[in-house]
Amino acid sequence: HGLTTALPTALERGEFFIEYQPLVHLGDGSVRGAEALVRWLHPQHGVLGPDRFIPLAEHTGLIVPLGRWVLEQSVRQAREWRELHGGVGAVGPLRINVNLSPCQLTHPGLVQDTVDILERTGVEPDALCLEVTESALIGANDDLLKPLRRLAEMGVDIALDDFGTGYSNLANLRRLPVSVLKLDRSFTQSMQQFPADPVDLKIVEGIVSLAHSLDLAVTVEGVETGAQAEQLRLLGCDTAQGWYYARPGPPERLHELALADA
Ligand code: G
Ligand code: G
Ligand code: MN
Ligand code: NA
Repeated sequence: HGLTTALPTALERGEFFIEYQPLVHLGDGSVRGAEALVRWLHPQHGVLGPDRFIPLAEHTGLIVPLGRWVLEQSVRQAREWRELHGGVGAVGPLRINVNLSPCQLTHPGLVQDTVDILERTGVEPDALCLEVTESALIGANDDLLKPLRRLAEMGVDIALDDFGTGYSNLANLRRLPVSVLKLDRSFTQSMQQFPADPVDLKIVEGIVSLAHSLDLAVTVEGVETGAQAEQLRLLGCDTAQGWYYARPGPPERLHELALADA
């Protein structure tokens, strides 16, 4: 497969880049941070999204160095925003969310790599949130959870990504070192009508109430309209992400958006 064999050289040649999508506080509309989303500028095929190459990178093991690169770049970017935003606004420094593949979770270097990157960049651990999919943690044993626990103890936030699609046991949440639930886009889509279907409203209300009772923050993904944002805000969701606010874009764009509402 052509893309697979081109992957390692793509990392060496600097063909990957990162776009940032803002995370917005639903209560006051302020930009609180961003999710880092990797892309590949392929010399022949143009820009490829993660769906085209992350599975290949996982299969070949390149995901470990690629993931480390994404983490370092993103944390460096967060530090740059911090510096640019010194003294601006009341909401504190912008935070950064980075996706972790299941292969990175089982890689023994994860905790040390993360510590090294935070130290090198001088970014405090609570500015970083690592996103792990719900499906990666289903049935997770203690060996898998140990590195996440250590990161959480250091102050790094762990988010459960695509929550609600993985059929995980809700009681299982108590065992996981997570502090954020990222509600899957499908819940947001069910808020398209105003008012939304009463059963859908009840389901989201129940998830939010459970999350808050466990001290977890709730982030909603895929918000495309003001009506969705308003209903999710009324349901008590904390933070939102989606095209309604901004598409994933270059780091300067995030900076502008954050300044605009400061
Ligand atoms: O918006 P986009 O099409 O870029 O994201 C598609 C999927 O790719 C998302 O589910 C996201 O979690 C995943 N993804 C984006 N960037 C990364 C990354 O750096 N590492 C991993 N493992 N997944 C990523
Ligand atoms: O990690 P995760 O799979 O959740 O990454 C977010 C994915 O969702 C990315 O592919 C991103 O481009 C996409 N996305 C972000 N905002 C929206 C949105 O408002 N609507 C839709 N349909 N997709 C979105
Ligand atoms: Mn994500
Ligand atoms: Na997601």
